[in-house]
Amino acid sequence: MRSRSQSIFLPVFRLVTVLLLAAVTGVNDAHAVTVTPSAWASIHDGPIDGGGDGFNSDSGLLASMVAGLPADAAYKDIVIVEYDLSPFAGQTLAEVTFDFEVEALDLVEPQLHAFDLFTYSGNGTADLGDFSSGATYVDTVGYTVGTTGSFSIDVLAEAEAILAGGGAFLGVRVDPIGSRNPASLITGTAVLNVSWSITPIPEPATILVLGLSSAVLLRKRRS
Ligand SMILES: [Ca+2]
Ligand SMILES: [Ca+2]
Repeated sequence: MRSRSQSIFLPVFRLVTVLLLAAVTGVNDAHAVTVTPSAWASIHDGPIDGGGDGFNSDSGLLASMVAGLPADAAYKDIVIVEYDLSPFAGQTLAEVTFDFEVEALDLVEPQLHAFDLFTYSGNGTADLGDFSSGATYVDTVGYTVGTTGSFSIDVLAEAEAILAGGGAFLGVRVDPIGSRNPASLITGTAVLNVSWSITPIPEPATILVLGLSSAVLLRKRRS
């Protein structure tokens, strides 16, 4: 016949085992989400002096016209997009990509078009200052007129750096390079795809049960 301490020990031991297994199996729970822009704008700099002068009516407009124009008539239109990273603060990011399409509007300029991509710590709203705010260079990509170019740019390290610095928004600046880079559009599919893993923090109730169970186990072992 089992003693009283043995009859209590087994159910408590099973309970502790189940709770520990639940805590362990919850680690590295993978999640993925598509984040739409909090802010999205095209900023016009003309005459070109490196500072934005106004917003274009089309939020996706991208252009650079500097060759063959008098200096005071040259202009540049860049696109800025900002995404809310605050839901991912404290999580372990696995993959962050800026995914978008570019549609060339001007078909009379058959050269390869190219633009630089920068990231910056944003604030969730479109500001003229986003044209020239401190930014991190990410990549240079090109596309050919007459095609719709699809791009997926890895911005994991940049997103991690912004969160580590206490920032809440990832800003992306799309900056056309070269002269006579005709009007193109960043289309409505510009999104941020984020995947991450959650390392769960045990709830207070779970911690309490684990603590009480351990205390009961210790007491029974000593008796
Ligand atoms: Ca200007
Ligand atoms: Ca901003």
